[in-house]
Amino acid sequence: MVFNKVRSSLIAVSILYHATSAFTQPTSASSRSTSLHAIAPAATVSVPSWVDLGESLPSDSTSTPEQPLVTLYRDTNGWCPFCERVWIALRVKNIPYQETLVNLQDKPDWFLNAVPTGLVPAVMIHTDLLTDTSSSSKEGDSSEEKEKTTPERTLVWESVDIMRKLDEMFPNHGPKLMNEDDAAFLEAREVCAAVQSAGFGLLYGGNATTTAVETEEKRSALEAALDAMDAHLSKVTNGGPFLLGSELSGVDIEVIPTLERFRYQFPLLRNVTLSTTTLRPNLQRWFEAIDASPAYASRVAGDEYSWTAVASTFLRIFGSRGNELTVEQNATIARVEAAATALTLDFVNDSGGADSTDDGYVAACREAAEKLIANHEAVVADCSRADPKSQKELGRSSNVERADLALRMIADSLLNNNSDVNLTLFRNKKDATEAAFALRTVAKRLSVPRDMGGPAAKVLRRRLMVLAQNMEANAKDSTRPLGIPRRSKFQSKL
Ligand SMILES: N[C@@H](CCC(=O)N[C@@H](CS)C(=O)NCC(=O)O)C(=O)O
Repeated sequence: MVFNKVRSSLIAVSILYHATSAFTQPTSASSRSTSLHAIAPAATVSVPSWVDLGESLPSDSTSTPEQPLVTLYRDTNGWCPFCERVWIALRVKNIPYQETLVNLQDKPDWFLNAVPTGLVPAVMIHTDLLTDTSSSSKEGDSSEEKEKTTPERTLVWESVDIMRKLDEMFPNHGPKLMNEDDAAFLEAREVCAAVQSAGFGLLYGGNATTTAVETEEKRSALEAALDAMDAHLSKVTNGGPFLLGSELSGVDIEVIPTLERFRYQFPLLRNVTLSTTTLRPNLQRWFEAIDASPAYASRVAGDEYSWTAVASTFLRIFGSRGNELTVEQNATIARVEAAATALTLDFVNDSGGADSTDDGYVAACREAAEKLIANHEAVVADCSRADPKSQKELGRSSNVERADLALRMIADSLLNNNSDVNLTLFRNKKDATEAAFALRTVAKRLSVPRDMGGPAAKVLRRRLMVLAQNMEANAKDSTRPLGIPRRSKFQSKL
């Protein structure tokens, strides 16, 4: 099992203050529900505190975490495509690793002193712990080789050099990824480079003087490069589905981070669809194959909602370059935000194809609970702050206490795989509305893979949305005539 010690903070962008710690356990419903409107059984409702929730996290008794052999230095946001390559490579090769996140807006001195380029990714290979190395690295610092070596540690930077070094130093860990002496590898790399270069040309190659004809030429260049990639994939030995055959290789890993963004963002930003089952079917099959690769899909893969939401955030931040957004930019932002909102409507239905008893689902619940509990202060503050720093359009709840309570209920339900949540603490319509608002904001703020893996995010988003829906449906409506049951027949299971 990969020892994956993530020091990230959930939804960590611009969290400047924390939720009050003065939140106290709510009074039990039985002691305060004397109203004629109270119709649910007067059960004692007790929601565990964050401390209790933290203490009840199951310890992994079945396996002891493996000693990390590599430290991966990657960006705090989880948006760096070069880091993503190394992240996937470590997982495909099943090398035990830990992560240290580097804030690229304020790089720490230790990182700048260690890595000459000051760029992520970099890795520290704990040479002294290796038993299977055949490495002949010499002690010293060679900027040409992009590494610094001592008898105990080897520090390497530059994503492709890192992937080569992992092959060299971990010959018995998983497949060799960088078969660069193979002509097929180099040919595939060229095909992918053409797609990337045409894609970036269309995305960033324009300026105020670019004509419609020039833009059209760039779009055609991308379409042609995608066609070439599809044709290339149709000729792969043994029918693919990957670029070199039936196994994920280094050349697939090199291009995954770019293509996963392109596939979600290009249809919205530039009206280019990369593939469907009928349009470039071999490329479509490649996407499906990488989506089915556990090393990628369980943690590193970004999901459609996140890449869509990130696209609008990026447009807002970088689109204007300090000037007012143009009419066209505003229209693009509106289109992207509408697409992101449409995707949120699916959160409630999307269980990720998992069944509540399967191991993957249980692991996803646990990952989501761990992240929520570990980062609850930032999460509660973020969904209830008066001055949001990003995704302002989502709005925030004004009731921090109800937000905190509702999120504890979610964490509790994830930990105990318990789909029945007692809603009696949210009978008051105003409380229910505010708490539901907070839950929906958390669901929409969740970013994959920055905050957690895709499967965990699916489970968490679904629970947040369902609880929000149930709270609102169940809340006391002061305009309702007495005697009409409030317990909604629409209440769904979390
Ligand atoms: N060629 C490098 C590129 C790495 C790179 O550009 N990393 C970016 C993050 S995506 C970075 O560290 N930027 C920080 C900066 O420019 O100061 C590689 O393949 O590793």
